[in-house]
Amino acid sequence: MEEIEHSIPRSHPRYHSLITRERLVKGFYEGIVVPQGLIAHGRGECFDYLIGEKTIPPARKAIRAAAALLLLARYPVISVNGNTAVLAGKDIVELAKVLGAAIEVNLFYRTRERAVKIAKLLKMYGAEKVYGVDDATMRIPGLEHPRGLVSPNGIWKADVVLVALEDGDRTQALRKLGKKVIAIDLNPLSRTALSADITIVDNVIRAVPLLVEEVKKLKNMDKIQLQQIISSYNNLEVLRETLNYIFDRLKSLAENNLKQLVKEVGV
Ligand code: PTJ
Repeated sequence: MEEIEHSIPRSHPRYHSLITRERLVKGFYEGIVVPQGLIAHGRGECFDYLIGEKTIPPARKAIRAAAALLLLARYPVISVNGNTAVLAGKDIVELAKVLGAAIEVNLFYRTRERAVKIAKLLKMYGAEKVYGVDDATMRIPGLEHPRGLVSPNGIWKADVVLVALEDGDRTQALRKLGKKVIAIDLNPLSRTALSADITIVDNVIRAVPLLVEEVKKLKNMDKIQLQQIISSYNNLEVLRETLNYIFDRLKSLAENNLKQLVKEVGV
């Protein structure tokens, strides 16, 4: 990582974005991220541009509801794939610790070798137990192929599952099993975003630390108050607010602020 940081000058206006790419590329060469994960990241970057590369108000609402749901859960599980491990692995481990939640490696392009590497990375960040490596013996009904395999002590047992950069099929299959799904996905129109109980439209890099903060904030609330946060939350409404945010932002850029933006990029 240090090598990468040295090769990209800090003064570059897109420094953080370039470093993030390099982290994924490194993860790819190490066998943690799949090539498809690099494509997925490009898709995510595009949506991140549309929201202004910051956590927007509807995402903050979703993060609050997600924190409440995770705190009320009987057995919360955080599902980790290649991209998430590389981009937010450290914060995922912290989130699991503050919640007392389980972590499971759950891969779309599943191989044992990748699962082992991801578990190793999470353990390096301090995770004590990581499910989903050699114990993914249960199959989510309707999901053929190894992507449907989960651990009986992890996702199979969970009542609430947090997923990031997930595919829509699996989110729907988890909901069919009666689980509540919280998704982190930059695309507000993805099948995952539309299928989850709570959708955090934000970059996993920003969303997970904010979720940690929110859980710490709400931790001492009683169950009734947490329940109230969840009952007053409406995911479709929050997705609508997200689309309106993007719409208003683009409209304002097109009508008034494009000149300003051109100035800011230094032309
Ligand atoms: O590691 P594996 O084998 O489980 O594979 C992981 C990928 C990501 C390759 C797999 O789940 C996949 O193909 O995902 P999709 O269907 O491309 O969906 C990824 C979604 O995440 C898209 O809607 C992207 O916009 C979104 N996304 C990409 N980068 C980020 C993101 N959302 C939040 N934060 C990001 N950094």
